[in-house]
Amino acid sequence: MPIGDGEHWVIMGRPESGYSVKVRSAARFKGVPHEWVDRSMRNEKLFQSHAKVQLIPLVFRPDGSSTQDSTPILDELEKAFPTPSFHPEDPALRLLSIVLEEYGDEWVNKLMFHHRWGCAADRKVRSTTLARGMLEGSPLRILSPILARFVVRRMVPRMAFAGANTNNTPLLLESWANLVEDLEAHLSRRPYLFGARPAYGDFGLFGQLDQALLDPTCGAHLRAHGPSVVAWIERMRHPKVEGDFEVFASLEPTLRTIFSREVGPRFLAWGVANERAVAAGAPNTELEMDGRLYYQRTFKYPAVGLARLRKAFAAVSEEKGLRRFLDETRCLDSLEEKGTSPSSH
Ligand SMILES: N[C@@H](CCC(=O)N[C@@H](CS)C(=O)NCC(=O)O)C(=O)O
Repeated sequence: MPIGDGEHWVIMGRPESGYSVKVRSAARFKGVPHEWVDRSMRNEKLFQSHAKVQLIPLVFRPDGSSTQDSTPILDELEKAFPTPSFHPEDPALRLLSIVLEEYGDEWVNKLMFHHRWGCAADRKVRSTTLARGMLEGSPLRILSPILARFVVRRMVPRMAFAGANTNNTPLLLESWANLVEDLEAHLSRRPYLFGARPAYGDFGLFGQLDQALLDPTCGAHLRAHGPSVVAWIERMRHPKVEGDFEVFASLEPTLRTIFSREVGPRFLAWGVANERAVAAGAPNTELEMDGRLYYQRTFKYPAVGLARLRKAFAAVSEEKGLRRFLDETRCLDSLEEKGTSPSSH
């Protein structure tokens, strides 16, 4: 593989990782010279010698240095390959797209994760393909059923970090159904979230929804209730410029539902509560979400993302139409609140 050849980027990921396929789609969109490498036991040494955290994707730059974390990776690709840009020129749309990217990474991930590791059929399929993939080409591959059990043992406790617990189940299921319904209404009228070309927000949502489509439970739901969403997921695997971004006025009616039902009262509300809990050193985060209790383990990392969103909003907070939209969709207070976020994780 061409690590450090001065020309290629290398994405070490897995097809079962939403953050990995998100970065791959972004690289394809920008025409980045790159190669994809499936993470497996065969490259475990390389992975361990570069990875700072045990997460994929691990991305190698052409000079051989490496980086992790899909959001800053997308920002770096935008700098290195400015056209086609991920961002609409309209500052309001650009901000909404940045918020949707984070919503995908941090909230839709919970919805996917809840089904993937919480439902027996999904857990079985996913742990099996992960274990087989990790051992592919290895003499140890006959041990894949054992590794599959280890995968389950690693991932199920991680559900606590994702907020996938019994108390939250009704909220997460409702959130999933809302999202599919709202996206279906929005995407039945256009090929991408902001018009005829993909934006930053498409990539964040795509990563998680692509995974949901692979899994039995969410996949069946998407095929039954979200044919336009399924078509968009498939389009996002090789996204391209098919025309222009739309204007705010034409996008607004169906974007509004996504923001007012999901982004404001769920994702941002949890983000603010989590941030307060981080600042207070509280191990658990609790909040009232649409009249019900939501709780999960406090998690430092999303507070960094929320601080990033506030900074992006601060730069455009005078835009009147945007302010009104965010206010009416229950997002404004969270984006304006004085941050107590840590600057790094
Ligand atoms: N915030 C990171 C998250 C990356 C992440 O969670 N990767 C998952 C796969 S999608 C992983 O490597 N999980 C391995 C594990 O939890 O052991 C990003 O955006 O890249």
